[in-house]
Amino acid sequence: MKKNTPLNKLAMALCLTGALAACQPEQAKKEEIKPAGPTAADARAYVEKAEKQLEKDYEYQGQTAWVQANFVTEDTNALMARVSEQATKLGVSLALGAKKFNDLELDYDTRRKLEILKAGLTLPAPEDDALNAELAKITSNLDAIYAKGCTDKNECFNLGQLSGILADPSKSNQEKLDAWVNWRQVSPQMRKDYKRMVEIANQGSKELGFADTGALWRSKYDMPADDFAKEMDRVWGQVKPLYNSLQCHVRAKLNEKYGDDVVSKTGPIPAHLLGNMWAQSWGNIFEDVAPQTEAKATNLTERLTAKQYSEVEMVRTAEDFFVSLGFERLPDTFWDRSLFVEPKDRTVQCHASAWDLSTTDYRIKMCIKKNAEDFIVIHHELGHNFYQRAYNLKQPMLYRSSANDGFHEAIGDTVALSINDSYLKEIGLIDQIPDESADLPFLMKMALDKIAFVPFGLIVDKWRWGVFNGEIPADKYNEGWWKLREEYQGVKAPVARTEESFDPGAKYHVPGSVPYSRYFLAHILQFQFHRELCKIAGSEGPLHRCSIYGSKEAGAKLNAMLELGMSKTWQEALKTMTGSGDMDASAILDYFAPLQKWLDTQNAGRQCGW
Ligand code: X8Z
Ligand code: ZN
Repeated sequence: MKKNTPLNKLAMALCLTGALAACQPEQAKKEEIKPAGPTAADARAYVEKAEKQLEKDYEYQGQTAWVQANFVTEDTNALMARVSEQATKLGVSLALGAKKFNDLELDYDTRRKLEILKAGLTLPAPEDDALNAELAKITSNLDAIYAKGCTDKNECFNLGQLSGILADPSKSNQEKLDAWVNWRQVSPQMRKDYKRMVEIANQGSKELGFADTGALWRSKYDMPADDFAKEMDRVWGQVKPLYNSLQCHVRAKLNEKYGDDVVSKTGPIPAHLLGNMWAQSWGNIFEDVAPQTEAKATNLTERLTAKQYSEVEMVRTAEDFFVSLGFERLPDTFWDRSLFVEPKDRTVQCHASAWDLSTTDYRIKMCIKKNAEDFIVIHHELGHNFYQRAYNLKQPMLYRSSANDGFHEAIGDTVALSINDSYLKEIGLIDQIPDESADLPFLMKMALDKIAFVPFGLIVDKWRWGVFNGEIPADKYNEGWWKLREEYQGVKAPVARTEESFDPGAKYHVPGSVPYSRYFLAHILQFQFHRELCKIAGSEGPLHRCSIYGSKEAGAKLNAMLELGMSKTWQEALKTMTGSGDMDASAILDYFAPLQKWLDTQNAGRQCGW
């Protein structure tokens, strides 16, 4: 493989000024005996030009998207649709152009960047301006419907409020059911557009050489697309026994609370009783299922309230954690431009997100609630920002991304795994560390958040892969969704659903077309990262008692991986961190080993499974 010497970098720069042929005297000579074809130098020039083109529009696209997400109106939707139309057109043309170099032997970076260009888009449009425009309109409309939370008759719901009802153990079964059903009144109107979106994006994906859009999504993981799906299943197989134990215990406790008529002892759990709108993480029902131990686990929401933390203080505390690891503070513009509190006078897309609008402009947008759940989400979001800054400052345009999308989702969560009693004591949120008997409830709370999530993280894209490849046809969207929910999560719809319901549309990432396997990966990887960083931080106790707070060594190790961006395969990036390139659930299982033991004793005599 050839290295990029300064000399051929200069040659490439000259190439960009126009006269392509003049840049390749050697090739020109060869052309006399061989028919002309693209050369390695062409490929390098192509990549360099693509990086310039992509960089040129990046900030403008980001500004448009920011304004749209912060002021959801007809006008900002239209502006966003226009911008995404242009971005998709460029993305498709760059991907098609990159294919011309398929047969060439190229240096590592040029080949890698061409592959990144070929699979860069999430929803490619066909090379047809009308279809591209139609796709862009559909996607920005779907996004806006979710943000507004209104039915097509303009009856509107506040997702934050409805979620609050599901999270509140004192609310009745009926109140929870109403909240659950109400939010799902928003999605029926998405169904037709979603189907059309699938058709257009599939046509676009085929034009780029992928079997369908799902195959495109699975191709982004430095391994054959089919192998990736198998890898996900393999890791799920590792976690499944622990999940089943947790489901079994939670079901038994909910059965005690609500009775046989509401929660059966043997079947799937009704989805409205698990503390979360999508039954994706169950930490909010902790009280209902907690082990009764001598010492109580710390109630972080209660502590944040007692210390009167404001939204901005919650963010500052999260930033402090990263600073304790050796990261520089976020720039002043982060504090000036971010959105922390839901505005009362306009519609914003409240689903939390982290943004880089340029190499110096980082923001989050979040409707922060002053509770433990959002305190963790803030760390999640800042993880994105610190990752973005680390690679933006080191890497060229096409490598300004995470090793794979699961890595991006894992960084803030990794840091948040260190939010335990020893850390809370260090920052003064608690005065005393509870004795060891509080470990079990602590682990239960973590499992309700992390283990409960794993099958949900798997099924969202299993559903979409099926939708994109036609195994789940448009007249069976909802049936297919609930089949997966039951099979993998052991969760069922609490009331009869019809195809009109289109329940997947009530989850942000579906109308938003954000691939979801990333969160599954993140839930596995964050424990691998945590285990490794704890070792470096010199922690010797059990994993759940380790906090890497203040460890510059751990921070340096983390930063070394973040700085790589996408310049190496994710397996190589993982290796720099853990010494092995394999994704592996042994860390998450290690972490929860004491809980697994406890669950086994609790479940003895219960009939598990569903
Ligand atoms: O969407 C998110 C983040 C933004 S990337 C808040 N998460 C997933 C979700 O809410 O469904 C984090 C965990 C899973
Ligand atoms: Zn995220």
